[in-house]
Amino acid sequence: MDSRDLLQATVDLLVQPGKGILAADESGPTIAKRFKAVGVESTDENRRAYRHLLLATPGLSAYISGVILYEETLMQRADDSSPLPELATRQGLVPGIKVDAGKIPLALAPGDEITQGLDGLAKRLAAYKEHGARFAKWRAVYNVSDTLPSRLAIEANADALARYAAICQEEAVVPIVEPEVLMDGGHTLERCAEATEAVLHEVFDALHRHRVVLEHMLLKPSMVVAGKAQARQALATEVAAQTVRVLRRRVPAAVPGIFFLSGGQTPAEASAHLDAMNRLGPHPWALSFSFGRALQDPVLHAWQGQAANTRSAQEALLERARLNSAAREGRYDPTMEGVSARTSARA
Ligand code: 5MM
Repeated sequence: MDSRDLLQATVDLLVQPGKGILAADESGPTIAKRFKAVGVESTDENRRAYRHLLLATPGLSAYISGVILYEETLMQRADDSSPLPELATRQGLVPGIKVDAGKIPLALAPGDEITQGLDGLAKRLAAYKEHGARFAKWRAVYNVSDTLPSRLAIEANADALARYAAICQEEAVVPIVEPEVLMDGGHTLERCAEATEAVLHEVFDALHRHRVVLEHMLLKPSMVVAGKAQARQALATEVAAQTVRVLRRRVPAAVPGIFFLSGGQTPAEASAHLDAMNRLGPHPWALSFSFGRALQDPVLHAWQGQAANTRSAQEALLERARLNSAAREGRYDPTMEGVSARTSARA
């Protein structure tokens, strides 16, 4: 298969009706924080056991097409000693890999951040491919205030995202481009819309300059929501209307899929927002999910580091995946919610 056919085949596998992507790519410090919240120590074995539990969930591929892994997981082994990415593939889940090296403060731009990890990326991708990865993910993060993100941060992060995406495509790996406008702070829904629109405008300009083929990439944006500390939280219909308006203005129809991050919303909020957006369709792109916390929080609460809880943890994952699959088609209803939505608070 030539490189273009391989990219297209991967996109086709990821963008399937009724399916989304599981983000299980938490770095060391992040997974330690998630484990700590449920009283689990972040040891190599606990991380392996937990990621094994996720990937081995029976029937998950009915609702999930791909899973984003952290480098450590790509190298770890299942209980039967086969590599974990192989387990994912056997389960009908396309393995992907987070390739950014995290964020640092952007020099001379107080309050802004920049994501690093471009050096040696082509070489790393070649190695990740050997371990089964077919798509990649890079996250840029934007803080919001009256003055943030600055022009400088918007331009610098767009350029890094586009360079990453171009390198991925040259290696026949599908890039997921993830610009996350953070929910931290007291900003309004309108301010989030304004910041998100400016960010996406610059990201697609940079992708064009760097010759990225839009048909062979996926976008993973944040939804347009008010800051967590904002007193007035919008209705799902308002979030959907604002998010879809910004996307229609700034995301070309050639992009096959938009897979949202959840960003600290509760599992039920994230599902309701995705559902409301799909009810506004048809859209030129598939509108789906690539949630981390909004899929995994109920799983972690059910698991608590105990092998005896594996089955109930997997049931919790399957339930959230099923609800988000319904939301991806505009067929979700809050009355479908069971216990999982009530056990997780806003992150
Ligand atoms: C924004 O985070 C991504 C989506 O997860 P949520 O739905 O919870 O927002 C997620 O893929 C994130 O990039 C990973 O958890 C890795 O984060 P770190 O900060 O550890 O690189």
